[in-house]
Amino acid sequence: MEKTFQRVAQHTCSWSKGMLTMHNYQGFWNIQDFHEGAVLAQESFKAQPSDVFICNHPKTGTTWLKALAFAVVTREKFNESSSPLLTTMPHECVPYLEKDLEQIEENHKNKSFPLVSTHLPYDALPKSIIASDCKIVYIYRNIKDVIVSYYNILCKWLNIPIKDAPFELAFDEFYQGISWCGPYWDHILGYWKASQERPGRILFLKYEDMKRDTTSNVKRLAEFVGHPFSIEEEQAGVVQNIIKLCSFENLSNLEVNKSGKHRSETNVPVENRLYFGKAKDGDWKNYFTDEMIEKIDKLIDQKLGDTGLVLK
Ligand code: PAP
Repeated sequence: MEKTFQRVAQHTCSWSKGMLTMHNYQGFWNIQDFHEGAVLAQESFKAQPSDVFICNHPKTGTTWLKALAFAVVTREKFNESSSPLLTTMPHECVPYLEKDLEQIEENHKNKSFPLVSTHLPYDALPKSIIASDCKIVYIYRNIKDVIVSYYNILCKWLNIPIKDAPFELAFDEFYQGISWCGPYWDHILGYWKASQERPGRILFLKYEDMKRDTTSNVKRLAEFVGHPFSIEEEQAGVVQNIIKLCSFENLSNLEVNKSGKHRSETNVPVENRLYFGKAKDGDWKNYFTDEMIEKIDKLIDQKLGDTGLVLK
């Protein structure tokens, strides 16, 4: 792995006090630890046609989508009173391609569990995922809230007080495309193009739409992953129970998500509570200047205008 490192471009984020170095490999940026995992997955991961991938750029709704997808595919085994989500944080319920290859292999052996998550851009996915025509659920979010969410979690993760990490610098770097698995717009574009080429295999969800109409979107998700709700289930309130179980209010107040740690055995442990911020749409208004708004809106129009996707 050492060799791969020597070949990639590096960038130390100017606002991170030297604590966050990103590596550019295959046209996208990654954090060292996950870069190693990504290369390993590209070299060795063998997808199965039944695998369903949850893909996104960080801070666009990973935790929520993982919880919902997990609750949907395991609902024959668990209900809202017995779900592992009550005692295990969502990131640990759905294995992460760049880190949890062993767990994914175990799941393959038992054929019990189809979900795998990844932040990798489409073109960087292990080739077997495309060759096996696996289904992909992709979630995206208003770019301005993504930038703020990303900035906030990294400050907390790296333990840098907000006052010592100027938002303008973090904004500029994100605007230059330097973000974990970014540029963000290229990430979206890669999956969007693939969705045009592989109709019916990639479901696009938007974080804000999921909030506005959670019921319809959870039903779409369930249908897409091959676990549609029956009429009887709908009448029995199963959809609403899943939504309630996975709601921000419920998950963020569970003991495991208030005091537990994610990946505590690694050199990048994260307190679970950091994954539960404000979950508010439009928090960006507290951070962005008019100049930033103009710059980012223009960029998004240029990069994603043709897709019809709305990120502003
Ligand atoms: P990750 O990629 O680091 O896992 P991710 O889960 O995508 O983060 O975080 C995006 C937002 O989801 C966070 O928003 P904020 O930073 O603007 O507050 C987080 O608070 C929010 N979030 C976490 N869990 C839920 C949930 N169950 N429902 C809705 N939003 C949630």
